[in-house]
Amino acid sequence: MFNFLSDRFSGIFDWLNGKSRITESDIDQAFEQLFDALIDADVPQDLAKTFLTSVTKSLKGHDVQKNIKPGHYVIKVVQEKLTAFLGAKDTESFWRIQYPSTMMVLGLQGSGKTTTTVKIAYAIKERKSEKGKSKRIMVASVDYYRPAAIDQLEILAQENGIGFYRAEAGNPLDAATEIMEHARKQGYDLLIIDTAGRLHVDETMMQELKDIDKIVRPEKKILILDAMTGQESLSVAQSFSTSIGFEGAVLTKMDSQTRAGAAFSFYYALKKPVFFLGVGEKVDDIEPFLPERIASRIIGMGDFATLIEKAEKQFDSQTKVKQEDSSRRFMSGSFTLDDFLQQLGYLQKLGSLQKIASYLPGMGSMTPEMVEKGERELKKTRAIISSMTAVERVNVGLLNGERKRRIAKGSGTTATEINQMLQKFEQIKQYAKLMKNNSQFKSFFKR
Ligand SMILES: Nc1nc2c(ncn2[C@@H]2O[C@H](COP(=O)(O)OP(=O)(O)O)[C@@H](O)[C@H]2O)c(=O)[nH]1
Ligand SMILES: [Mg+2]
Repeated sequence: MFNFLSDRFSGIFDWLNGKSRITESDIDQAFEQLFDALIDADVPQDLAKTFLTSVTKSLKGHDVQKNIKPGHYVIKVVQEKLTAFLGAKDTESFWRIQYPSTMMVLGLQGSGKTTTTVKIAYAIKERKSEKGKSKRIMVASVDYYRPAAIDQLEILAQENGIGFYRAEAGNPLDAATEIMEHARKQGYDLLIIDTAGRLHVDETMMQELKDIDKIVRPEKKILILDAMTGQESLSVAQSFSTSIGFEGAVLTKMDSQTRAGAAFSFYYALKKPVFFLGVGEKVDDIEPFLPERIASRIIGMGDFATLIEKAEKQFDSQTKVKQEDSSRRFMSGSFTLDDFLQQLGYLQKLGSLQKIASYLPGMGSMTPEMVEKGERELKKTRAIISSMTAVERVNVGLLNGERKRRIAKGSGTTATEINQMLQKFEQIKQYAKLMKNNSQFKSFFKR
């Protein structure tokens, strides 16, 4: 999803990490390359500059050399700045919902409004049922522009157990009034209204939306943007922002070969959060936009936390307890090889390596050959860890040359491969430690 950026970022950081001393000119050189990467990812030039200037400023103010691993320090600062830049905790404001509530989606035709309406309804329903609660959720459409639009919403809602109402009125404004009335009478907790879009921003569409907005008075207006349109999507968002306004956005089609420029720029350019990313056509192909995790994906450190959460959804409650324990240890940096082995086992149930890899450090975009190689690597990693004793898995310091030779024999690998695996594992642990302190970081960007 963020491969385009993460491939470039991680290359630059690898170069920095290889240095025991980092001079100001190294930083300048690295940042020139980061700038190019951002521009290639379709981030507007002034925005890329603003971002990098703020990172450079705080780096140059500190003595990078004082740190034992100066490369790590640079990465940490970039990660923290990036998290703030992407919206920090603002994106969680979506979940503050005052029931009974109404939401309304806006956006151009084909941006994914209808699909996302049902995805959002489904996500809220799932989240509530995880907490043992339930909410009565209804969706309805005022899209009288495309004949089949209302049928599409009805089918999706029915397939996913979401309430649906079809207005009898013959125009969008009367339909809006009728839908509000119906939801109120039936005592729905949440109503999400799907609207009509046009191919381009135009005055008629905006006026119609403004009129509907006056009737519905939604708690949240959510702008749906097709991430594939890159920088263009930012100007579309500007138009919606000035003429009707919205609380936050969903960027759809992030599963396609988008270069992520819109996701990178949105919060800073619009001063409004991205609530979710659409990552496919299925109803659960939607992810909350969590800046801290996305920052780690962009800098090439993967997103282990999201992966673990996805895994959790697949298992029974007993497995879940173990999972939660190891996730906690992961976040605290005391993750052991045993945990790692366990996670790898769960991973295999999650789907193709291709999909999994997009969450793992340094494995962003993979060709079929790489996937095959990756499968082999995973097998090897599991074999190596399985050949260790329980004590060794918790304390890798116990692994001397002799033990490594034996483990190599037992797992059909070599001592070098064992060392490489341990190195990778150590990197992941280090990174978890960096992430842990992240929330204490205050936003550097005044809004
Ligand atoms: N791959 C992918 N396709 C999506 C996503 N969201 C929507 N789509 C597809 O985009 C097309 C237009 O979506 P639709 O919801 O009808 O857009 P609307 O015109 O804004 O209501 C449909 O074929 C959807 O299946 C997404 O996140 N990923
Ligand atoms: Mg639609």
